[in-house]
Amino acid sequence: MTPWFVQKYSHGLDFPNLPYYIDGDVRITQSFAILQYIARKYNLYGDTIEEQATIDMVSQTVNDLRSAAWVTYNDPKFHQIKDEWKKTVPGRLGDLNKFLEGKTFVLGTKLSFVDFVVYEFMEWYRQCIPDVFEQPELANLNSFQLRITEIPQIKEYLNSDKFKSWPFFAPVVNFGFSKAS
Ligand SMILES: N[C@@H](CCC(=O)N[C@@H](CS)C(=O)NCC(=O)O)C(=O)O
Repeated sequence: MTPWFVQKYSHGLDFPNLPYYIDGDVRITQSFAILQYIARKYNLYGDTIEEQATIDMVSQTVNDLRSAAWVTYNDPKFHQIKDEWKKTVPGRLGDLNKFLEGKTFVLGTKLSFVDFVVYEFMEWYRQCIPDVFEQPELANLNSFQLRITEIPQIKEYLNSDKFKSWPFFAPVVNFGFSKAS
C-alpha cells in the first residue's frame, strides 16, 4: 500500500487530508463536510429547518463531549484514572440520555445522519469500557445504541469484512491502538 504522505497530493483534493471522499466530480475532505454531503444526498438531514436545527444542535453537543473525552484519552495516566472516569460518564452524558427519552432516533422516529454521529461517539466509550452504558442512568443511550446496530444495513455492515473495529485511534493515544491498552 502506498504510504499516505506519498499519495497525499495525487487525488486532486483542495485540502488533502484523511478521510477524503470522492463522488464523481465531488472531491472533499473534512469528516463533517463528508457526512453532511452524504446526508444531503441521501435525504438524511431532516426535512424542515426545525429538524435540521435539532440535528445541528445534537451534533455540536456531541462534538463538545468528544473534545472532553479526547482530553481524557490523551491523559498519560489514563489507565489509572479509567475506573474513576467511568463513574463520571452518567453526569457527562445525562442531557443526551434525557433527550433520547421516548425517542427511537434523535428526530423521534425519523432516521438522520446525526444518529450515526451519536452512535460513533458512544463507541469511544464502549470500546474502552464495554459495560459503561449498562449503568441505569444511561438506559436510553444503551437502548439507542443497540437499536442502531439492529438497522438491517448497519447489522450487515458490522458483520462484514468491510467493518474494521480496531485500531480505534492512532498509536499516540493512550487507548485504542494496542489491544493491551
Ligand atoms: N478536521 C479533520 C481532521 C483530519 C485529521 O486529523 N486526519 C488525520 C487522521 S484522523 C490524518 O492523519 N490526516 C492526514 C494528514 O494530515 O495528512 C477532519 O475532521 O476530517
